[in-house]
Amino acid sequence: MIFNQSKMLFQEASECLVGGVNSPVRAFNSVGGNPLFIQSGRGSTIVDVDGNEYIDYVGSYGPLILGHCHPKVVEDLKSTIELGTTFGATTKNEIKLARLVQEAFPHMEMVRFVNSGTEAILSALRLVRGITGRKKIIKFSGCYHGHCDALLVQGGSGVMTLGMSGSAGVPESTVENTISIPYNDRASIEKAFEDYGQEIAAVIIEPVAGNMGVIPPEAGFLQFIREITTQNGALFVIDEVMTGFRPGFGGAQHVYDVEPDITCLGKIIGGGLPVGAYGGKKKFMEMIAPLGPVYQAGTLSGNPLAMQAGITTLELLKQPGAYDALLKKVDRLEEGLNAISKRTGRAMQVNRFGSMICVFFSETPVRNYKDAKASDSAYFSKFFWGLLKAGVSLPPSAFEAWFVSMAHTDEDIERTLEAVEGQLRMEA
Ligand code: HOZ
Repeated sequence: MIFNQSKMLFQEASECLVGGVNSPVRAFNSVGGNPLFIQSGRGSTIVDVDGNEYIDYVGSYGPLILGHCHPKVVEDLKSTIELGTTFGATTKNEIKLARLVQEAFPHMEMVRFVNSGTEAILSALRLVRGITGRKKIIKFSGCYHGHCDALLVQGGSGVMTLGMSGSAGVPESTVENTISIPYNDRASIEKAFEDYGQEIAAVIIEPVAGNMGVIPPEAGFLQFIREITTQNGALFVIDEVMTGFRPGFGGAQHVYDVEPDITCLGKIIGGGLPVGAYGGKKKFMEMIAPLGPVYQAGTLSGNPLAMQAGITTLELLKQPGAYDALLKKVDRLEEGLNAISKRTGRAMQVNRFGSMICVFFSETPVRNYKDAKASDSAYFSKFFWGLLKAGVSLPPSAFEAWFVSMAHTDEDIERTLEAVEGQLRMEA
């Protein structure tokens, strides 16, 4: 494979775009080498600017559960754009998408659309502080909730990928009210509530962590958070930006049977265009302007194109049996990866939730940020490049999730497994 065009474009991009990218993980810092520049995508496949074709498991980090350029999404966007792109006024598509979200997440009696997962989270944080009049927020190390100041503490995803603990430019006063504790650690939550109980506005969690690789919650962990927040008058915010619509027409909260006070969504609900959303019971959401005192606004919030892409996507996901074939393919991928680990003797932990999955090169199970960081991310870099050169594109970091779409074929899965086994059989 040659990467000349990507290299040339990266050099040019590096003169005008910070780090040559518009989002850090794409810079390939974690795996080394020059990042790919992508020319196009269709179904499960992407083609880079050098004409190299890959089976794509980045899937834009989650939105593309239908795969690239789904014909119906493209068709509906073409007819929608003919009517205009944005009006600064409400359109009926915003109602339509809100209704679809409510069908999947019934506790979201009221919804507010914004333009990214980050915006949904920072709005939800302001809301829970406005509702409770309290300041402290509990988050979990390795969870990444977008780049809002208050939560850039032991964040996952790019923060973890770049080996940072937080971010410069975030005043101490902003994070002094953020308590970051280990994922899956009940004792730490209990301690935090013993120490700060009545000061805690909310606990926020990725119900399945997807930004330190994939790390599911241990049995009863989410229910424990639900109980302790209720007991202490704190709110429970579930960040389903990544997990929303990954396991089925709903989210992790349905799989784990827990109801939060506020849910944050993004990625899939925009069908590949920028959308975020937050919502919950009416009594909470009516605190948001223009009804209540918590301010939040957005020029492009609810824009017709993004709403349409979301509507088309969710309507397709709502079809009976839509997820059956997808989840069977991920079953095969998960089973195949575990079998390869056994066959090759290469220690590999396969963590999976619904249609998101990842591997950690670790002898022991990975159940939190510390375990993830202790995995062999150096070997992951070699693994990443080996698979890329075999035509399989993974996220360029050991601390990201791989995303399987409905467009991935059985053949894609088998080719991926062959590439994995081929790479693992090479010298360590
Ligand atoms: N939050 C995204 C990954 N979980 C960011 C990806 C990027 O930096 O491109």
